[in-house]
Amino acid sequence: MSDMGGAPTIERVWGEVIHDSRGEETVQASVQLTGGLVCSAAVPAGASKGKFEAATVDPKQSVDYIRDEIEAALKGKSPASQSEIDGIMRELDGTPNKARIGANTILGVSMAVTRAGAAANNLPLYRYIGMLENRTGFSLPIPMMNLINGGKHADNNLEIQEFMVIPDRVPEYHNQLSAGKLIFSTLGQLLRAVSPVLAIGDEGGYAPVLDTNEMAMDFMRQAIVQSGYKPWEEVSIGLDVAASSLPATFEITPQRYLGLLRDFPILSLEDPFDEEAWDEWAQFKQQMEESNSTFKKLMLVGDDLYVTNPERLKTGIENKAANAILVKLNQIGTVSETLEVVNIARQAGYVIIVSHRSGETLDDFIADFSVGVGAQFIKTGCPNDNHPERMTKYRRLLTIEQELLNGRTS
Ligand code: 2PG
Ligand code: MG
Repeated sequence: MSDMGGAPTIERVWGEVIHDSRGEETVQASVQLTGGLVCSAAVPAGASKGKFEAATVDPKQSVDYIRDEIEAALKGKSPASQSEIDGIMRELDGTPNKARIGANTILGVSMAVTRAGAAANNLPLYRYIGMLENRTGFSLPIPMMNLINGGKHADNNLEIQEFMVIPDRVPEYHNQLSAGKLIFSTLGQLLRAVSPVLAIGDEGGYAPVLDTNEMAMDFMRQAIVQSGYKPWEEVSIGLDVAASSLPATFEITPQRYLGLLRDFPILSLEDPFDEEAWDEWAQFKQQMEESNSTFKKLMLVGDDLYVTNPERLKTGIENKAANAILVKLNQIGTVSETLEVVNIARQAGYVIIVSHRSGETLDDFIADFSVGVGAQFIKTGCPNDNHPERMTKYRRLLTIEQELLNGRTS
């Protein structure tokens, strides 16, 4: 891209309103560089949002802010100046939680700029993100695939929001994805035998009506076995309790969770307590670690607890509240701040899980992001081919895996 005229700079920035997988309006931002290259990015939206997430604005307003304020502020800047550009947009916004211009507005532009920076450097996006992090070696994250949907993501009676399979001991990403797809279809047969009409939830997983949450885990374990995998030894279960979105009738006690960890092959437990219950988190983490006699490290994951916010993460590290973090770009609103959170988490020895939102678009940015930052896991819904907003991320990872196997370096 660089030529006699110098390195490319940002020439135009604009936004459009598109629709996410729930049919809600969201913003897609585009950046055009001198020389004509256009890079775009689309912003997802959550349903079970953390109270402390950065604020969003109506996507129609996003389009106006990008046209009226952001374009002029970024014109002439190098797309490679990611943190400078993110800083300019934060200053323009002027609030602590991006309430004026909106985290959705800012993030759309921030991600489009990252793509433009990668293109200007002639690098695949994951390598460019790795470069921003001084990373040279790359590996694939393990997918955490959400096969049964409940809570705010489905109309059924299950209170727990996500029941995931994690093929953490199946070697290589493409085999892990195949395992998830096979277990998903086996699970469908098992569930149809008890529930002839089988609904699908927001993230593409089944949304059955079952007597208890435990029954959902039992069905998952059966599906793992019938698909030819060993529960726990090869494929584990992950739960997102999304406690801050639970009905008051759901019993939240450490004993209940310890019982679930004992009775089911659960590797990962996300948001088991309220986003403000720091003490309960810390006490449970200790109990969980003391009760763990297995060869694997159980993950206690902060999502609504941390909302990808550096300050909240630092508080949690001090309080020993968790040992893993869910990383969602739109909870904080810029690529730079998300990278900062990943670095703080890594230094504290946290497991890093890059995540989608329940309202998604066809944008596959998080696939590259997960590889670029060296995340151990990615959570991006069900590997259901009827849900392209989920599959586009899983498929992008297949492409990256091939590139890495073929030893491509640029
Ligand atoms: C979660 C997410 C994604 P939402 O709670 O982890 O699965 O849900 O996007 O609705 O917050
Ligand atoms: Mg969550």
